Amino acid sequence: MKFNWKIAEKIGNGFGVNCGVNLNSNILQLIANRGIDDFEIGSFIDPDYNKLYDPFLFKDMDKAIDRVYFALSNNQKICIYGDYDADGVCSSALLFLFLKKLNADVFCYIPDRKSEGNGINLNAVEYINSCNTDLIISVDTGIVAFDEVDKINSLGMDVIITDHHSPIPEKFPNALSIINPKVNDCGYLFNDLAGVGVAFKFCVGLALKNKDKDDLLNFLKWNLDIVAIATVADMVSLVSENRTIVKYGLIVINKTKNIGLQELFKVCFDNKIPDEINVSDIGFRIGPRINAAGRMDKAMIAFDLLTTDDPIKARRIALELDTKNTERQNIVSSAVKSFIKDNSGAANDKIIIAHHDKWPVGVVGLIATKIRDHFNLPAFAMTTENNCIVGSGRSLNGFDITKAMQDNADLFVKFGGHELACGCSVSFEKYNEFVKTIKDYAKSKLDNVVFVNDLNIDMDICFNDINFDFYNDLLKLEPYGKGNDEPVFVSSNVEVIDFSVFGKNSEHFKMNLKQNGSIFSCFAFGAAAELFSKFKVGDRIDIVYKIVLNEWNGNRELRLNFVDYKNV
Ligand SMILES: [Mn+2]
Repeated sequence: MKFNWKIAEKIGNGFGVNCGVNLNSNILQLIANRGIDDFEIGSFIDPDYNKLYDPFLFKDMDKAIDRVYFALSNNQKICIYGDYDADGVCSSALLFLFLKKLNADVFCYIPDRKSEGNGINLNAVEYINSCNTDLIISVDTGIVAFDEVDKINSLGMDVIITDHHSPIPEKFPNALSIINPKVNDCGYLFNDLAGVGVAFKFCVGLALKNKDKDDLLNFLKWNLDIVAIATVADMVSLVSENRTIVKYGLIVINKTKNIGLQELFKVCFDNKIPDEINVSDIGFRIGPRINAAGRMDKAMIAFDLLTTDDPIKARRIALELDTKNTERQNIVSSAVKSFIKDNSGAANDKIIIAHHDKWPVGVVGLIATKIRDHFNLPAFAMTTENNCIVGSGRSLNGFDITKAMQDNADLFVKFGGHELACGCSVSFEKYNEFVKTIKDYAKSKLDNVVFVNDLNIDMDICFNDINFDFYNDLLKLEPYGKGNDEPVFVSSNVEVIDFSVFGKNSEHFKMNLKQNGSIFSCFAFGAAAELFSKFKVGDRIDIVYKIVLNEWNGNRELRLNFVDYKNV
């Protein structure tokens, strides 16, 4: 893939001078690159759990909490209505564990992705009513459930919506309370909480109004592992409150008391749990296994894992999720492989539309992502479900895939999404027209466009600047994640001293690079085939990399992880 290098603009001399923290100018540059203002530097470097915003800023919080305590003192039955992705499952588990702690009569309902789809649905409402439920509390969903909330009301139940999805402008379900930071006048100060962040705020509100406040707040602190996992898995930005939640959540994760998570971590790391589980472990190992439940089967399996206190049951579910995750990976990779093999001409179009009757609806988004990345073109992956063709689209900067659907709205039974990702369903009758129209549309919009990916580089530094002091300063920027990417550096005109391949199948590439007398090893894992033939000893290159620490037998060494290069 070709990258378009974009080096961040240099900060002025005044930046950060009065921030109250002593930081070198390179670190200040990195902070500025992340969009942090002068006055936020202190809280960015040192997030304070005790300074999270007051849950009662949500204007509907009081009413919601009074309603829950009314239910508790009158032995009313409460149903938590969740969603099947990792955020929804974790939100459900958090609220469930907390309400159990308050001795509530509570159960959880998470719809089935395949037969019910997401959101509150009318059949589920009937079922929940038949369980003699008095109060429904939604988590990570509900903000567009207009008819369903009316139905709940008509059956004599109350409903509290907690959600973080965007409302339809100025149109809200007729719920008792709506707690959602994306609602314009909700009163809250940070709008990018995950569903679990909103559920967490709700629990903190409940705790603050309880006579056992300290005990309950402590209980919630110990459940920050669940909150952090869902916050990372839901890909919200790791800034402001999310940064604080994840920073403290990681501390809890690394000494979790949650039996289900203990067993899940064992399978995630093949019984070799690292000293420090980090954000990318959540993103690549933990999150996908929780998501696998809802993608491949029932999300309630993952909910059971997070809420059980039986180690044997936890072990069984963790293994099951691990198997489902492997199945999911196999299905996605073989789907993508066979599509690429059978559609060599697909790259002649400006958008890829892939369809297979047997692809599970829970994985089409993942398939679309991989097809997009392979062809470097926007892509839809479609499957057949409930007498309709349904699927997901994934796009690249420069092509608004949801606008493409809006401009051809009559083709669709249903659609929604944003610029880079969407979901849709199309009737059998309209499917061929959909394929032709969307391909023509893309052709007209993208005639002379070649998608080039921007590579954002933080700054040009000299090898002489890379030392343990600098590395220790870099650690202050962790945890990395969306909105706070791991720093990427470029060093100019470095000399290739030597290079080699290593690994079981000689799949990895290593080179030693020198600049002004300083030498660093640069590693490109899995890239030997691509890189080995590109270099000669003595070449001069500009190298783009991340700085990593390597430790073995008590030795510590700073290394470079390869990102990209150019010949000088
Ligand atoms: Mn969510």
